[in-house]
Amino acid sequence: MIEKRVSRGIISTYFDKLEKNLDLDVAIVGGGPSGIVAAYYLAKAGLRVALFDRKLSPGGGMWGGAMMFNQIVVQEEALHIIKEFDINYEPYDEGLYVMDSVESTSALLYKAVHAGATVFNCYSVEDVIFKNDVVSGVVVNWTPVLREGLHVDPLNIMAKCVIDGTGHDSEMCRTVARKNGIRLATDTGAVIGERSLDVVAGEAEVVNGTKEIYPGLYVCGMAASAVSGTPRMGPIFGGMLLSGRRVADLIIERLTR
Ligand code: 48F
Repeated sequence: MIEKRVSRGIISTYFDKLEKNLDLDVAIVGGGPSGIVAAYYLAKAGLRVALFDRKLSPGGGMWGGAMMFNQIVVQEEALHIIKEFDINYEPYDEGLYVMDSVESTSALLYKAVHAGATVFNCYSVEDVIFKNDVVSGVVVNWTPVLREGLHVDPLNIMAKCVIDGTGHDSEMCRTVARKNGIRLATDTGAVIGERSLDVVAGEAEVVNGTKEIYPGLYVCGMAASAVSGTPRMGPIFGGMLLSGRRVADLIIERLTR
């Protein structure tokens, strides 16, 4: 019966996919632009990488451009990443390029999956695995379970490195600090919280702040700004792309050294 074969095709391949991702090199929490770019470069380097996003459609804040005007801006320094993802772009003003936000977001996702990253959508990461004072994986549950407040236990996924790419809330960093009484690699040892908008400082600082924030836990994108207390930058996306690239480079250097 075709009806049964359709169901079996989905169920058996899905659980095969899940099982293959129970022990990762890198677990990425959050599928915004920085997390997806990281997934692409990590997978391209041959690492086992999965990205978990709580939404049905990963892509974070990139789909909507600014105020739902679905265009984004990227500066010269990050244009090589736009080219790497085969995204169409137009020069707009000195050193600035514009592109369609829907094409850009879909291209990032498409290329990351084609490079070998696995994307799990509708997964919320609610905690990390914390063994011997090292972040060693993620604890995941269905987003609808958490939204409904159902009392259902999560599943555990081991990872040599975890990336917090959760955006403005920097959820993983907050959770690790709150639950385990540890100090993060910030000026205060805690999540400082992002500052008001400044494009030049924000774009530079998000890349500088992309780092291992606690053993086993890396931070990229707006989560890096929020943790280190640097300014937001609005709908210019070069810093997000460069931050994703940087966190991938740091982990590739560590795991393939
Ligand atoms: O915020 P977001 O787009 O991440 P980003 O890579 O990019 C920021 C820009 O979009 C924009 C900006 C640029 O100038 O300021 O805001 O830092 O995407 C974060 C993603 O993480 C998911 C969330 O659904 C979103 O897609 N997310 C957040 N918390 C969790 C999560 C969680 N606990 N588990 C799974 N996914």
